[in-house]
Amino acid sequence: MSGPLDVAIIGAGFAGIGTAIRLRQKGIGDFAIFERGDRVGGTWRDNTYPGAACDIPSRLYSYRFAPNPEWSQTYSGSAEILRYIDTMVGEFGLRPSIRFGHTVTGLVFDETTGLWDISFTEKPNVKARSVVMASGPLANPGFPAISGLDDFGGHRIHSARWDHDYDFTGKTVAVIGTGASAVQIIPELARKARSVKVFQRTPGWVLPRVNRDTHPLTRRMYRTVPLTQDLVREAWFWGHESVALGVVWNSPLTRVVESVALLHLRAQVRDPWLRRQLTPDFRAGCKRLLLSNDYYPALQRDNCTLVTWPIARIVPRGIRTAEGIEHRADCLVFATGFDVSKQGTPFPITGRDGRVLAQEWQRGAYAYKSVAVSGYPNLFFTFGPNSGPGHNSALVYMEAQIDYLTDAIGLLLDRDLRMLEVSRDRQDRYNAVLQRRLASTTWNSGCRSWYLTEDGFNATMYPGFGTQFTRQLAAVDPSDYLATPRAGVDVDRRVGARLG
Ligand code: N01
Repeated sequence: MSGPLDVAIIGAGFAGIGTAIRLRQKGIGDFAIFERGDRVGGTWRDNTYPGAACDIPSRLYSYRFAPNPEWSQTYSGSAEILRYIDTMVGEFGLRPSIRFGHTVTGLVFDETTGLWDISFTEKPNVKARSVVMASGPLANPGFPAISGLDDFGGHRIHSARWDHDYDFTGKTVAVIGTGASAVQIIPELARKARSVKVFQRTPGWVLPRVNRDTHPLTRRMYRTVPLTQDLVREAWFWGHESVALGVVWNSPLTRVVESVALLHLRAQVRDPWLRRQLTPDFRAGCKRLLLSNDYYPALQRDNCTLVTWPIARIVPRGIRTAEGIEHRADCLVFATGFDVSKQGTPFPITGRDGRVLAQEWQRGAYAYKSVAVSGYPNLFFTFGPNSGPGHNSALVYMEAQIDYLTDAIGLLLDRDLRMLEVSRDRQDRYNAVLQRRLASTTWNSGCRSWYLTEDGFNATMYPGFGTQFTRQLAAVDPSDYLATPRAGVDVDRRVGARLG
């Protein structure tokens, strides 16, 4: 039997692949990535619905340590993003380190050995000195709590598990949801299907999206003078960063964002009644901003109808709305988001002294700087609690988390520690400040979104600028952690050495 791994990474999406690359660049080679699927890519492998694309510019929605001069347009589609992830796997030689078909069922920490025991469905357990959670918050499709869900006799598709064999030609389709996925799907469906009914519960703020093909000469320039690409990335970063003032907090700039969206609505929708139905009644930024030039035009096609009556139930032949009308459909498309575990964990995680993380997170997840949790030594999170940006690229935030946690793992291994555990006191103080700051953000201003728990606790977003988030993760502060040496190893209890 082989010995424990230095690092086990759970998930081969953007976060898992990025972690593996940085570990290798920092000289840590004994790791494996455990992936439940048979391909890398995570959410970009799973979200292949027609029109799937990123609404953050590709130059910013990619890693600084793996720049891609070949992006074909400003906002690339899901297939191109997936190719980028595949290319990273090839270029950094990660394929042999990925164990596909490994569905994790639990993690248990053994304090005496300082090892995590990882169990899988129908695979032998694996032990590791450290674990990186990279399974992503948007991994599992979320179906709404609407009665009669199983009564429907037609075809059902969720945006995150698209059925490419289903032919929409000549079909009557009902789309539930009008979020980021829906506004990308609806224009595509409206082009194909006989009729599309869009069931809207809450209209979102929609901003114009200026997408351009990247000229071959520009790509050549990025290839030959990489600095130009870095500068463009910086420009995108600061452009997004400045929008934080209007998106994260309610400020005069919020009115500007709302005005731009209302002008976009006015320019694209002539009918005042339809405009009224599409006008949001919450602060811009409270839910994710939507970017689309073809959503409003699609809704006004002859074959498209917006339904704003609440859904009463799903019936065998379609959807019945609250006023009693039955809307028949051949296919129901659920663009209803994800089952995000804001109060739990994707599988049981048992830490020091038998504590169970899902129980501690019952009222909402929390961590230290989104990355580490007291009581769970040698365990690190990507996209952990309160690491979401509302205005900038998630990959910029992810990169900072990865750099931080790979440094912490370097520390654990270099100093041959049994346990590296964040101090409860530091974690509590961090979260007290964080929750106080969250109270004045737009996310907590009264709308319903996947950022909040049912009780309104925000376990998802970071209340600040991207620069603040990345700066706080720029270095592991040894005084934040308790270090326990392995038995018989002479290590200073105080972790003060420079990181390896
Ligand atoms: O999901 P959502 P999504 N009856 O949760 C509606 C990322 N993403 O898949 O607003 C009727 O935003 C719900 O209505 P309401 C991004 O982080 C990124 O669109 O709750 N409707 C809403 O309209 C995003 O935030 C990209 O009233 C019901 C919709 O379903 C996240 O994924 C692209 C309902 C769910 O919207 C999720 O986006 C796409 C019910 N019972 C997605 N229940 C990029 O470009 C729910 N809804 C990077």
